Amino acid sequence: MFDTLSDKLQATLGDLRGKGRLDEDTISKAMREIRLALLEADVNFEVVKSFVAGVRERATGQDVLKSLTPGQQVVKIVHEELTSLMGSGDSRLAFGRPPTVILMAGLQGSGKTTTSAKLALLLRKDGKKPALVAADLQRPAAIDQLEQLGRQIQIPVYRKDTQDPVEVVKYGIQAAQTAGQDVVILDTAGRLHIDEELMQELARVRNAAKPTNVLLVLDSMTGQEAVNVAESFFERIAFDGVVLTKLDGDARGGAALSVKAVTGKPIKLVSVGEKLDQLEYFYPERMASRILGMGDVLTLIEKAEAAVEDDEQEAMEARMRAGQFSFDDFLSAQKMLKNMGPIQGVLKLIPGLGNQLKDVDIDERQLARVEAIVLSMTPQERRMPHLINGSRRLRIARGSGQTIQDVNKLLTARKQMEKMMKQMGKGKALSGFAGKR
Ligand SMILES: Nc1nc2c(ncn2[C@@H]2O[C@H](COP(=O)(O)OP(=O)(O)OP(=O)(O)O)[C@@H](O)[C@H]2O)c(=O)[nH]1
Ligand SMILES: [Mg+2]
Repeated sequence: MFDTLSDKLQATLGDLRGKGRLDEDTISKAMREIRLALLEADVNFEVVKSFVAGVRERATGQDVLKSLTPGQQVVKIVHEELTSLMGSGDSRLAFGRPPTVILMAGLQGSGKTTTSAKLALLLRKDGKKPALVAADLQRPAAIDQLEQLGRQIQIPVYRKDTQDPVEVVKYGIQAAQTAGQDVVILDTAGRLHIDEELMQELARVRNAAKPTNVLLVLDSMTGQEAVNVAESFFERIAFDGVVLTKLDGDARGGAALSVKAVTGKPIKLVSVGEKLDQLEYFYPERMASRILGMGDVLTLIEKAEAAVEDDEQEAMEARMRAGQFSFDDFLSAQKMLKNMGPIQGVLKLIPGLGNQLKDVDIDERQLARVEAIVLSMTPQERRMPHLINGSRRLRIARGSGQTIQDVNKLLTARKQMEKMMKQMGKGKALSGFAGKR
């Protein structure tokens, strides 16, 4: 995600970071590079211009902070400006008197239907009771697609046999409300281009549904085209926010960086993969940190929290604080990692690691082997690893089909992990993270 832009900005700012003094020339050169990097990332030309002007003005007229070098201060300014470029203002969804109605609009293939399902799942995790309404009557398969998604995640889908989406929407909202659902997400039809027919249909659906939120779904891979779509959309249908999809395939980031500045409407959600749990709330500050390679400790912590059941996590944390880390904890941690999604994505969020890991292949099969070893231990051995002597090691190796060296390695790894946990318990490792931000 945003790889080229990230690399370029990091290189430019990296050059500045150590500098004790910044003269006019150095600043000009850095601003030129930032400008080029943004243009190459397909950021809207006007947006680039005002962004660079803003950074330059603040960088030259710097109010001096004693704790930072001038170079670091520029990094801070760029981070703040990137943040306000993508956000500032409210990126939360609005919730009114139930049912809260969310209308999903967008061009064909932008990701409306899948995002509707993802959003339902996300909202259920937040404690809501969402329902889906199949109001795309253009494509015969559209209703089936939504119903299938709904079945996968056990979210009710409302449909009606009619040619009029307004009828479906009215019926769906009513039925969902009667069933006690407090959020209703409307999946609507897309078109290849913005045309009169689409706009009229959407306007009718909107007038009938009176949605609390109108979300425009944009395919971030289409770059500036997505921003153009947003602009012309907004002339006809006022939307409250944007969902950017396919960010996983967007190496440039132009749409993400321009859409707020061009339409005045915030990005509320981003979709980062095809899996149904790959929709996230959008936090401009965190995204800016990610682009600048500061990692994203907050997102990481949030993901970890969602992945483990609360009480399981509390128990584990308590043991860790006490400096204990058994193989049962090892298994929980592994499960937690798995739930967090592809491990590489998770590791990328750790400050300083992201860049180094870019070309490293992490072997998820290795994790499976580790798991096999742990599962070959008795419950008692898992709880009290110091019991595992030579003959037990041999038994565990045989039982898991691994070598005794593998078992030894794992036993050593656990000890190291326990040591690390002890330090974390004292707050050392965490304050190391915080220092980087
Ligand atoms: N990689 C990736 N694929 C995505 C993402 N979001 C959606 N897709 C894929 O994009 C394709 C189109 O998604 P749909 O949800 O069917 O799009 P739509 O806007 O409903 O399309 P129409 O109903 O034809 O207008 C599907 O193959 C999705 O799996 C994403 O964040 N990442
Ligand atoms: Mg669809």
